[in-house]
Amino acid sequence: ASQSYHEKCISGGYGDNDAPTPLFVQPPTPSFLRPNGATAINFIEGMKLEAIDPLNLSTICVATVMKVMRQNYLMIRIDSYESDNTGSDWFCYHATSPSIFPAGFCQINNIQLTPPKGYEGEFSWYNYLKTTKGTAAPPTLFHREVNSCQFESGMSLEAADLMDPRLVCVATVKAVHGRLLQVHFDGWEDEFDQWIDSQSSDIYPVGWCQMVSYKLEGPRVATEVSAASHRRKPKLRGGRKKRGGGCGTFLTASTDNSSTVGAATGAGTARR
Ligand code: MLZ
Repeated sequence: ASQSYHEKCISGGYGDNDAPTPLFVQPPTPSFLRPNGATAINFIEGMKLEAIDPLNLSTICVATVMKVMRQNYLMIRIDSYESDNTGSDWFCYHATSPSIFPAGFCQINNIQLTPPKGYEGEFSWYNYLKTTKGTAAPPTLFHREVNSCQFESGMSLEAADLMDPRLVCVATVKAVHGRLLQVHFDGWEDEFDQWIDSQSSDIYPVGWCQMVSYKLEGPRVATEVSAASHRRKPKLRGGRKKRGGGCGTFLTASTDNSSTVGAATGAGTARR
């Protein structure tokens, strides 16, 4: 009798048409688990951190590790989301993802951190952890090595608008924090900005579109600005309305080559 997909996954076997596991790149081993990597601690459920919101890439938010899965995949929840406690708003980042940061990263880098839902006043990690009796994930767990990131703010580039990824747009590096870039789309409001890793495969040098014969979205010009403002309310940017009802988990090369999985429940849906 043929096995159900679920049974097959559990038994670890694969059928004739399945791509065998060894063909896939294994997720990287976090440095904290490498033999000489000193510490044996890992992410633990409940630990707090800062994370790029995958459904609104212009924001870095207070977040919580909801689950640690095999091979160091983490289910993360953004604390500013309205939770329905079903896990439908969790998303998955690998422990080595460059899109997660230790508590305090934004403050050190002078980045506006999106506080948890309902948080009043200026956000303080110290007070938040005290009132929630929470623990911050130790900074040593994060993969923040910088392989000589030589981007500088003001540099022009071409970048995919990851909320509508068919669009590769004229953009400018607005800020650089270690290996993390803040990319601004020329002519568009700041809410379209994207936090993106400098080693992402979604950013390209000037001239890339021309080289590969792909349409480059030029800077938005003033006349489009007024037309666009009729199209949609800016706050819908990155709206979390689900597309087609699915809570699909997708693998994306958006932040590095191998390590980010996101539950893309309709990223960008609200903005067409
Ligand atoms: N349909 C989209 C286009 C925005 C593209 C922005 N790219 C930087 C909208 O109007 O929301």
